[in-house]
Amino acid sequence: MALPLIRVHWLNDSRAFRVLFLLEQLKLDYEIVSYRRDEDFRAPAELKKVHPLGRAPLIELEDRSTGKKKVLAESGYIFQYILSHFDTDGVLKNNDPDMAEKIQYYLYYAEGSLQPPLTMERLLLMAKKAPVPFPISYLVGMVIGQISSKYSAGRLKNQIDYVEAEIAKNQGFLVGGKLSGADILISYPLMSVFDVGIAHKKDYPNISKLLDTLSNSGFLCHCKGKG
Ligand SMILES: N[C@@H](CCC(=O)N[C@@H](CS)C(=O)NCC(=O)O)C(=O)O
Repeated sequence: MALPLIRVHWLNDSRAFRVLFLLEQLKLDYEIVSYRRDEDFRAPAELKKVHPLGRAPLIELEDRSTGKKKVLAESGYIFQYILSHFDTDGVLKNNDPDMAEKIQYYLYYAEGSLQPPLTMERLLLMAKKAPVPFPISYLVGMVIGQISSKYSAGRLKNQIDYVEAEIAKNQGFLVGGKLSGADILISYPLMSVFDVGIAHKKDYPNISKLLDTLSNSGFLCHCKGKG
């Protein structure tokens, strides 16, 4: 059966780059509809015409014979769908059922556990830089510092250590010593960890090596990724 037409609704400076990388790795044809963030760094309203939440990435699948369209949202779900329907040669899958389950787990973990404290940390950094006069700036800084150490940065070390150890156990990848969809999806939060300064590359050689491996396979991200 013919593959549907795949249309990627892409937003600049966003996590949407991962879907393009996934489709490239699977050598699938696709179209890109690009959107620019507004002056407040939000997605433009047009994206809401594709999906009511209006967040990127969104994927539209169009049946080539009937024209029927299906819209997929949520990066983890988009990955799961594309891998299970279109990775017919198992390029990014693992034949071992336990490993396949582990990949699935990471598709949930990356956006569900690792990403939220990072997004919070980015927002706190923005708040910290807001032009507020002294002594209010001092008080704001104190409150932000407390929230960060209790809820975001403070909670992340455990997670980053965990990911570092998993990659060390799996010969440079998250699962089974080979590139999988999980590595591509987790790349965004892992890059953010270093971008926001929560951790330093020198302390996480395995995470750094994975990011280098992805980068060397043509994976480039130009994203400020504030959410
Ligand atoms: N959990 C969603 C998050 C989607 C999301 O927050 N996308 C951001 C870009 S990285 C966005 O569209 N932000 C613009 C806005 O919210 O206006 C996913 O993984 O797809």
